[in-house]
Amino acid sequence: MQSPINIQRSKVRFNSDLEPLQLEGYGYRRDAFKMMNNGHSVIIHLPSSMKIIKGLPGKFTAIQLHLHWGGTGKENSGSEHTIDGLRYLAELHIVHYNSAAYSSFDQAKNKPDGLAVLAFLFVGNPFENAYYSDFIAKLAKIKYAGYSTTLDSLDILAMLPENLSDFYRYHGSLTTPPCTENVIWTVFDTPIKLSYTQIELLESTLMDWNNKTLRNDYRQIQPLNQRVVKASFS
Ligand code: BO1
Ligand code: ZN
Repeated sequence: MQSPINIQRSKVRFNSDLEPLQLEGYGYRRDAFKMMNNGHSVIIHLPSSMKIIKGLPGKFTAIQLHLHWGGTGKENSGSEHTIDGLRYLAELHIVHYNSAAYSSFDQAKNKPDGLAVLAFLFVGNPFENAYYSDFIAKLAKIKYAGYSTTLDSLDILAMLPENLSDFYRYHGSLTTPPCTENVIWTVFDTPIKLSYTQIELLESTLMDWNNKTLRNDYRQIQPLNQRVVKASFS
């Protein structure tokens, strides 16, 4: 039950029970959001007021978001999940814990029903995505592993694709150690568009703990085994 996986469209099972997620508090907020280079990714700590209140079993509270990306400067590198064998330029993960059952991420992280991650794939585009401008600009402030800065505002909803109704659902794991197999994954079908310039900045700005450019921070595709991926759309 490991992640990420390749999603083969011809093998997913349409399930009309998969309702659109109801996201509460993901819209525009003015606040100090901590943004950090942890040596593996860029991570933004999220306020506990961001919750998935419908569409998953229980209620899930956001804790952080982070990205995975490539670095070869070309297409087909960077995302963790692939669709029909196609690797996207990058992938956004919004990490949540089951706050209906557990009082904190730490309480939930080892429980079988503990975690849920929303995953979004990125494609390149000639035009700048203005909703990522502040975020991309701040990367220069956290060039070195362990550095952090703050974002003065965040509009997660605006950073997501417009179509949030079409998604894939399966049970898997964290994609980095401890790779716990307790994650309900929701992988959205509609990608987010970033300009090639923005992608390039994401791929080239941060350094890891060895002061090497932080890139290709994605895990290899894991076997699906007995699992069947569900789709909210056909
Ligand atoms: S991912 O979304 O599957 N790539 C993923 C992988 C690892 C974590 C989170 C998401 N790790 C955990 C750490 C905890 C930390 C938590 C929240 O992230 O194991 O120590 O508190 O940031
Ligand atoms: Zn991740």
